[in-house]
Amino acid sequence: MSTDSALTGAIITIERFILEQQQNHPDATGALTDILYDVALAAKIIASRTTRAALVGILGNTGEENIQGEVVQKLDSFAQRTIYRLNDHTGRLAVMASEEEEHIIPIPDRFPAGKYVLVFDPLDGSSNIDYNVSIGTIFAIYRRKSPDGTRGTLADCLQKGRDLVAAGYVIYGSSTMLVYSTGQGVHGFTLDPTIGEFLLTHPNIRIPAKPKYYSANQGNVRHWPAGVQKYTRWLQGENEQKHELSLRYIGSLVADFHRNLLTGGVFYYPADTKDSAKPKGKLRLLYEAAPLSFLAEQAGGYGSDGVQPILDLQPDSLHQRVPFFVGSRDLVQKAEEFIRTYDA
Ligand code: AHM
Ligand code: MG
Repeated sequence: MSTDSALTGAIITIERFILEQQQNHPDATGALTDILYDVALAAKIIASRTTRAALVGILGNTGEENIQGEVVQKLDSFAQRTIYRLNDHTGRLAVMASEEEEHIIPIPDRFPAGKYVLVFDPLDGSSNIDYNVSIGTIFAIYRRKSPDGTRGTLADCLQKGRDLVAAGYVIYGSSTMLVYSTGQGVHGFTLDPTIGEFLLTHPNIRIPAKPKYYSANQGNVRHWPAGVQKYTRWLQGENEQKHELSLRYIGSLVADFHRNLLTGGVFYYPADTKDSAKPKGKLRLLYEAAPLSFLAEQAGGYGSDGVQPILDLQPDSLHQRVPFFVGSRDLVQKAEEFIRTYDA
């Protein structure tokens, strides 16, 4: 498609692309397409606020209110409310869940309930928000399990990654990109801020065969299980020169994942003994690991908890954490092998 567009000069907006993909499903009602549009719109609004974050902070210090008379909010709650407000009234969703909210987010009674479920991490990479480092939004869309016409339930949100209908992320970096999949490959769009449109720049992303990077918070190495420590040395080239990878770690999952998707490599946040309250590492199954594993598999890669595919895990609570290894398939499988051998 990139060659085609180079030849014909076609400019493919995200709207056009999503609509064309919908045509592969003659029975589609268009609801999923519309949810994706709404996510893209939320991304534009959040991107615009993100680029002005420091200025908004200055305004915030003066106690300034925004145009609706609301006190200027922190970026993460702004992102949360933006996604919620664009999706609460559309009649497309049965229920939502967000990393920012303890419980499921019901659709208000005054609006109709729809057939899809939206699960999201509105602004991931919170430790980087204040420092002009890339951050992101992650989203996942399921079909409801509860009967149509009723309000959605917790069980609607606690679905296996295998049941995902669509997933994606937005990265707010040197440019803003939206990358998503509906199970027909992974496609990336870059926001042209001068026209306010996401344009197709990365059709059909495949993880390159030869990986370049490994990404983990190596400051935690002494808290990692022995197998993960040995795996890290293997990635660094111990015993097998051909696996000498460079280390890149941003500390924003979306940014680390996005880079490794394009370059090949592995990201991991294993279980560790650093904090006894978090024996399964830091990252969340629902909002982070499942959607990114869906994208990884669609791009020829793999996501695992170190033992089995993330997509096969049945969530038992909204904010459940999980050890997470994701990226090039053979590198993730190698992590499973080390864990099986040394940590089982
Ligand atoms: P958050 O949901 O509070 O933003 O935390 C998730 C982030 C991920 O983006 C990133 O991969 C990880 O935390 C980094 O954690 P650490 O600072 O421990 O390396
Ligand atoms: Mg997060």
